[in-house]
Amino acid sequence: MSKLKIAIQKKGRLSEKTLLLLQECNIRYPNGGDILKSESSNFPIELLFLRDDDISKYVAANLADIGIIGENVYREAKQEVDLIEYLGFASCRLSLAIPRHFEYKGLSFFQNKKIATSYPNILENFLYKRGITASIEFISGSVEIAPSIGLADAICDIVSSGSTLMANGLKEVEKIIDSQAVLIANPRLSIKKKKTLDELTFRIKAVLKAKE
Ligand code: PRT
Ligand code: ZN
Repeated sequence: MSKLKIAIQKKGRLSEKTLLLLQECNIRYPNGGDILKSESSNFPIELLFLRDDDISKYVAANLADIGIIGENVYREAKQEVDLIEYLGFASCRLSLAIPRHFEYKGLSFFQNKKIATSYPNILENFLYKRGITASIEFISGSVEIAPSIGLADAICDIVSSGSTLMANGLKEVEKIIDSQAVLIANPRLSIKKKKTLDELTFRIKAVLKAKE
């Protein structure tokens, strides 16, 4: 199989812009409702529609050749995949937030505290480098609710407008990383697939450049 397999998010914050980017690269494909796999009619590529959390695993395991995910997920996953290109959409940041009424004077706030997050690896690394010891509580979603139900003292989660934090009585106090959608690839592609990826990357760069 020499067609390049690209894993993209089936439904969520990345889906629409990912499909739009492929269209802008002049890649045509059938798309509709419950299709989980689709082949382009004018480019040697096959689309796989998956949950974003699974994409880097699929790419690392060679079940897909390339993929589009949030940089936050890429950095958390610790999979052996290459970051090929920053795509400039789905911008957000991963931040630490605490209950609004607490005074915040610096990172020492988090010493011996409990922090809820879906990003334990990024958070652990961030705290370790700054000499902070905290207990990390992994939860897979609705992280913002953790302090108000007594599960944690603080949270580390994705922030975009900040309105979810505000609605849950929290305030952002430290940014850990900025994030945007990224194109990732398996590091050991065949020469033929690498050529297709180079062509795709060339087109993506042109599309992004035209938007500057
Ligand atoms: O179902 P699947 O697992 O595929 O999707 P998902 O629900 O895990 O992910 P999804 O679609 O919510 O997000 C996909 C990617 O979009 C993330 O990995 C980020 O890279 C990026 N992104 C950009 C965001 C946001 N903006 C964002 N605002 N991901 C999540 N959020 C959340 C945030 O955590 C908060 O709870 O949206 C909420 C609202 O944010 P505010 O600050 O605008 O209120
Ligand atoms: Zn997800």
